[in-house]
Amino acid sequence: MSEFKIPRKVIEIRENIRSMRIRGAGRIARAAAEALAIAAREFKGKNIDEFMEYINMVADYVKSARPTAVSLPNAVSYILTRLQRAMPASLNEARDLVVRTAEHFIEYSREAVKVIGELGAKRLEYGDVIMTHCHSTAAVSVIVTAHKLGKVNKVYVKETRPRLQGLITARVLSEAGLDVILIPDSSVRYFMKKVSKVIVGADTVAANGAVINKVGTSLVALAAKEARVRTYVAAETYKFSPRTVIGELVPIEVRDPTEIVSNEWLKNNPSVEVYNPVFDVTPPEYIDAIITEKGIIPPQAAILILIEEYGLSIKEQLKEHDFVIREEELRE
Ligand code: RI2
Repeated sequence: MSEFKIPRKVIEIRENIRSMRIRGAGRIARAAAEALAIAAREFKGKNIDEFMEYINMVADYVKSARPTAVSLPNAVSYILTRLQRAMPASLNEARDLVVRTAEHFIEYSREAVKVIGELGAKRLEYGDVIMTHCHSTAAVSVIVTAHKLGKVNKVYVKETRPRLQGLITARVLSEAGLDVILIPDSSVRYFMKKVSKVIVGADTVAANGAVINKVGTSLVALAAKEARVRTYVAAETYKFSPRTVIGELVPIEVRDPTEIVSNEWLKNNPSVEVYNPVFDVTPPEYIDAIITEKGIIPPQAAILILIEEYGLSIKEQLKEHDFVIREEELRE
């Protein structure tokens, strides 16, 4: 274990992710990259070996903030992979590399959300009425871009219990000029007949095209399929999980019961178990397409995105390393 302390600002970022003050898979990924850059800048040691040990320790610490969104470990391994392969000769070189790579990731991520908006908006039609769930910046980007093109005016926004992220979406879309109808989660099937497309985000996309997103997403997709309404998922490619290629399951985060009921209620009803899983899995059969910054794909083509990102040797790499090396680096 490194004797170097984790900087206070990094501890704050991890705590903000854990407590969901920083939330949304993309924002979490950018915050993790920023945390590594801060850690690199604030490193107090004198040699590169210590730096490598330290930055790996910080990486593990940041990654442990929340378990489900693969964007978090993917952002961290994006930086660590480049650091490891560059084999920097000096401490300054290593430090600079971490800072530059983190900045590059953050810029890429922001641009990806914009491109997803543009590609997704092309797929929408004039007069489409949308339903969305939770608060996804990628999904919002599609809806707002389509609105600017005059294609979409009305959006049904599910409140998204227990944390009510739907209220953020409702505010953001309303400020962008859309007609927003905020609806209870339980009314999804009631309103589905008024909707022409569903657009949601993703925390993780598995190799088989299953999408892990805020709990309730799979019910929206199910109701949409029944009503013959198309379901689109907006997700940057760093939300695709390389480890699912070797059959690893995506852990589903379970949060505190007090997000659902008060402490007092729990005390008054001691024999009731309260269980609060915050994500669910939507099978690929319920998804019409995934909108990524690299193009719109059917969910069954998720494996192709992973191969494009990490190369055909993805399985071997996963066996040998804690993280995987992206294809572009293998070509260098
Ligand atoms: P963007 C969120 O998780 C939601 O599940 C949302 O759909 C997903 O992240 C993607 O969000 P949480 O952090 O990256 O609210 O598209 O638990 O913003």
